[in-house]
Amino acid sequence: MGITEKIKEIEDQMAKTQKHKGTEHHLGMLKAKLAKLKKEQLGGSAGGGGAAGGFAVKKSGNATVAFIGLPSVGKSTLLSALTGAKSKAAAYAFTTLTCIPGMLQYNGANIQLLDLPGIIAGAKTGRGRGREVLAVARSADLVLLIVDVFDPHYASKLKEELYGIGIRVDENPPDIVVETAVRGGLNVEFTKKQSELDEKTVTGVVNEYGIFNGSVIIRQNATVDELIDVLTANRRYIPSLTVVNKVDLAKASDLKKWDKGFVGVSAQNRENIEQLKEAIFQKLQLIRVYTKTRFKGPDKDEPMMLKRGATIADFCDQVHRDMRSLLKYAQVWGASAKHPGQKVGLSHVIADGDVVQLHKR
Ligand SMILES: Nc1nc2c(ncn2[C@@H]2O[C@H](COP(=O)(O)OP(=O)(O)OP(=O)(O)O)[C@@H](O)[C@H]2O)c(=O)[nH]1
Ligand SMILES: [Mg+2]
Repeated sequence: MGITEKIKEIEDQMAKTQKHKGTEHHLGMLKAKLAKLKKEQLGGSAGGGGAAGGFAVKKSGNATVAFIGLPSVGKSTLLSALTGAKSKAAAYAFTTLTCIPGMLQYNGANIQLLDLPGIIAGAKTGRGRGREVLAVARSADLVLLIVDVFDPHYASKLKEELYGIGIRVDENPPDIVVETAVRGGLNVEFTKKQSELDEKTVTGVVNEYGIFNGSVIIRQNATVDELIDVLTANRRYIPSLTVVNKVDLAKASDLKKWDKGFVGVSAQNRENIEQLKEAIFQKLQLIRVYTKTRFKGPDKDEPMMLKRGATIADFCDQVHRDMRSLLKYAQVWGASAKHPGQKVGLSHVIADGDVVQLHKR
């Protein structure tokens, strides 16, 4: 029996099993088996769907954003509107056949935008060139879920496709720690009350992954799927932004029906493009930090781009790979400093707009 048949068999079994307290363990085991087979299917070369690696794109700039959407929603038109990069746009489906990069310069950041072929339902199992497209999204810092005014709620379908290849959109990694040991059996610990998991289910699922010794600490009210995500260890947690294109074709009354988080644009008429740039920048959580030296003040045109939550250590890493070990102390001016020029160490968290001066030993 091939992988595809095995997957089908387990899915059939799951469909037949009613969900209640008495079957939770059984269902958990089936889910674990299924996840293992799917991982095998994604990684292996057997079966249709082409290479698992995706299109070759070289990452560049401070962050990478992937465009995901149905054919003809206007992804390529949007790339041109945001960057001036040329990606052929046309009225027929599947105009774009490969990954077309463009660079958006905004607030001093270089943001790489990747225009991709449209995906259709079932892309995660390899329909169209879906798997290759979705694989590009795996290495992105943000996915733009692009829909049009005719079907703005298709964004949730796109999320399902991404979920199917191991991308968890707008989710945090589960607070579950699995540590393996050589002997001593398996110790399962819950620090929060659980509504789905119990010791038997956790043990069964963890055993399925070949772990019989060690500890599992579950620090949130978790689902079997979240436990499996941690065990599978190839999940990507990426934020998303939903863009509704072609607002020029919608009535004002339609526009009100969208979720608050959506950004409406007309790529063709260049409407609301600046707002979209700002939304992308915010979602990427980039902060600007300026360098100052003993001889030279901060150059406000040349910020260093870091992620929100970055520390002086991260700042050092961007300056030079040895800088971290050479640092005696740093001085900080700006929002993160208690007073101008505060002396800080490697673990100090910097804020957007800060000025930093490094002092070497
Ligand atoms: N009215 C209107 N039409 C648009 C807008 N943006 C794109 N279009 C049109 O929609 C069609 C498809 O645009 P593309 O940019 O090629 O769409 P795509 O998502 O890249 O399509 P694929 O590459 O096939 O996946 C073209 O005829 C565009 O001119 C818009 O904001 N308003
Ligand atoms: Mg296109």
